[in-house]
Amino acid sequence: MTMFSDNKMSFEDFKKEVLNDYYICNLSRQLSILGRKEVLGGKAKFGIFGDGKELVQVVIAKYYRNGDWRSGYYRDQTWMLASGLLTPEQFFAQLYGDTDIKNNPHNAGRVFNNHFSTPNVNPDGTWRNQMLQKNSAADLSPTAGQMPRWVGLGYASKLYRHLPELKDFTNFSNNGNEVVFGSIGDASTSEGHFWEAINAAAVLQIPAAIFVYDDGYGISVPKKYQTAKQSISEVLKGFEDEHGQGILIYKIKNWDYAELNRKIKEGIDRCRNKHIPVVFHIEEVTQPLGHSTSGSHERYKSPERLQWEKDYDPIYRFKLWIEDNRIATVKELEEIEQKAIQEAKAAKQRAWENFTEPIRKERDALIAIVEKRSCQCKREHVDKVGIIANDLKQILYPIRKDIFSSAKKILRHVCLDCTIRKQLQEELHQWLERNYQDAHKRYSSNLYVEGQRSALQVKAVSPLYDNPPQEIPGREILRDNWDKLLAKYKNLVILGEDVGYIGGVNQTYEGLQKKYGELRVTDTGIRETTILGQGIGLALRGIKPVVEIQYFDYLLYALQTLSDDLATLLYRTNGQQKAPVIITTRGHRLEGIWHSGSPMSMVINSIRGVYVAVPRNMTQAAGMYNTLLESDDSALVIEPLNGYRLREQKPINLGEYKVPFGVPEILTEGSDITLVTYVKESNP
Ligand SMILES: Cc1ncc(C[n+]2csc(CCOP(=O)(O)OP(=O)(O)O)c2C)c(N)n1
Ligand SMILES: [Mg+2]
Repeated sequence: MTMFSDNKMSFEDFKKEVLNDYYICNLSRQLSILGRKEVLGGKAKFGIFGDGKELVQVVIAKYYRNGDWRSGYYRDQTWMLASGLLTPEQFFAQLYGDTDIKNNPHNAGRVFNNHFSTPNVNPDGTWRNQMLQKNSAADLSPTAGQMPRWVGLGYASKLYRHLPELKDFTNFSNNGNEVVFGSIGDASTSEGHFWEAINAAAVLQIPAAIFVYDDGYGISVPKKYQTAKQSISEVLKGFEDEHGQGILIYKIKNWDYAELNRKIKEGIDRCRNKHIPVVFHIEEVTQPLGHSTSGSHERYKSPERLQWEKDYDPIYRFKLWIEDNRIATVKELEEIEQKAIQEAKAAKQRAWENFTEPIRKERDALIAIVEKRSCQCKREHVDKVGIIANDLKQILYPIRKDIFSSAKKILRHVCLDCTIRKQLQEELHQWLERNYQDAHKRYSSNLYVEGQRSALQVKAVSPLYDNPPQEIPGREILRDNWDKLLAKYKNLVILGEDVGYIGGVNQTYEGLQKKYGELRVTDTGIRETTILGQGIGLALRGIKPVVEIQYFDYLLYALQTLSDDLATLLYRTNGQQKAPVIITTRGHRLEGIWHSGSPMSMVINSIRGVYVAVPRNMTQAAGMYNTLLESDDSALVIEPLNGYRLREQKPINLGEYKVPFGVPEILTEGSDITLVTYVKESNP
């Protein structure tokens, strides 16, 4: 229930809601102010905040419901607070880079502050019920990087609404009524990802809303260098159409509470019910503390602009609106402001204590080992071990690195003639071992799926053959295997350029669109990064996507999304968010610069977190797909381009046999030399 949707609301309830919004705005602003101070005072390395966007976000939060998704960026702290997804302590835990998932559930210290996410899996890796929570895809730092999967998150609602096969997937959707809410800065709309995503959303007609916070700057660079006509809503006008083809566009002033409520409600209702994409151009946005803690905006904003930002500060304007409409007295509002100040301060202290206490405990444990030694260190007449321990004690707020390096130094300096040398060394080794294990979990875990749903855990199942085996072209093995898989997994969809109507450029999906329908086997535009984004968004929402990049060489268009978003997703949420995507492509024909299909070096290091599978023939390729569909890992599978017409023996257990991951296939055994290779050269 909200004030602008319920005319029968009593004045008391109305007032309560307005004042609660006022409180959240003030609390959020105080967090930003204190956050900046913490960085400038040296307790955190970097901070980026949501000041100036508080009012629009308390309103967005009213229409963001259970089951909905967010795909946003680093300005959204107020929205997260107002939605109950972020506590003030968690805000500071992010700022300090707290790696304890209990204190910092959004990102476990693996990315910058104000990077949010909600879990889509339980601790055992099974899906959570997404309809009982508000969902947020894990933020990433490259600006506009949130756009490709924004398309996929919205596209999932379309599939859930229109595919009868998905009617039972009630943990993910209620008839496709879920909206994906995106957010982006004005300057980031200059990125190609933005335009590609808007076009895709308009073509697909999906319930995807995007808020453009237009503060007129991208760090120091003003709009005249960023956006044609200096207005994103003006240049988007060609997309505007209300007859089932385009997008809706709303322009709203950042400081106008009543207008924000009215227009956001209207736009989101239309988006949700009719599956029309919506752009909310939020104009006249301010950034009172400047872009981030790395600089100060006084360097590039004129005195007039700075004064205007004060006059149009949304919280100040909100206060005037409350007073003008006699909703509350100045005294009541000041009390709320004070309460926000106190709450922010208290949260900061609690978060700092939570962050530093475990580190202090480990420091004390190390010092205790040293102090309880009974020997006197006589060597060189200097108690080096004691000095190192003492120095460590003096550090007011030690970080883990301080303690580790002290422990290692102490170990080196234990005297050769020390009477308890062995025992001391033993205890120090134990301390180090315990802390190394802890550090591994803290900093290095969950790059790939760990546990039962790992691709490495899927048991091999050998292909079986008729006697004598039937020999058919390789592409038919893939086609018949996909047929089995589409029948087996009701939530499997395949999409890409030329995949649908003609069944793929190499006929590996021949006839499948006809059999399973346009939404299961789907043609897309030529837009590799949003094809992948479609996959990521679908996978986050429980659909099994296979996305095709037509040729391996063209994966470069999707490489940013693949490397920054998909490959790091599990890691940057410390295992709390999964999106198992199968990316299929073809390469290794070795003809010319393009269509050579061998840019292997570009993927080997840049997509760690996503397996790279290079089958030597189509039997192997199909077996790899069968394996991947039983796991939660993502993988890139590069089919050998020259193999589609070559004849292979047809397995009779298509859709069932599985090629194990991480296990070399031994083709010929011998004793003199080992030849390790991959792809078609090894096709016997
Ligand atoms: C792809 C990419 N390029 C550059 C940056 C560095 N950077 C971080 S924020 C930012 C400005 C973004 O401006 P805008 O989109 O208007 O958002 P605002 O910060 O103003 O809300 C830049 C250039 C980045 N994070 N990602
Ligand atoms: Mg901006």
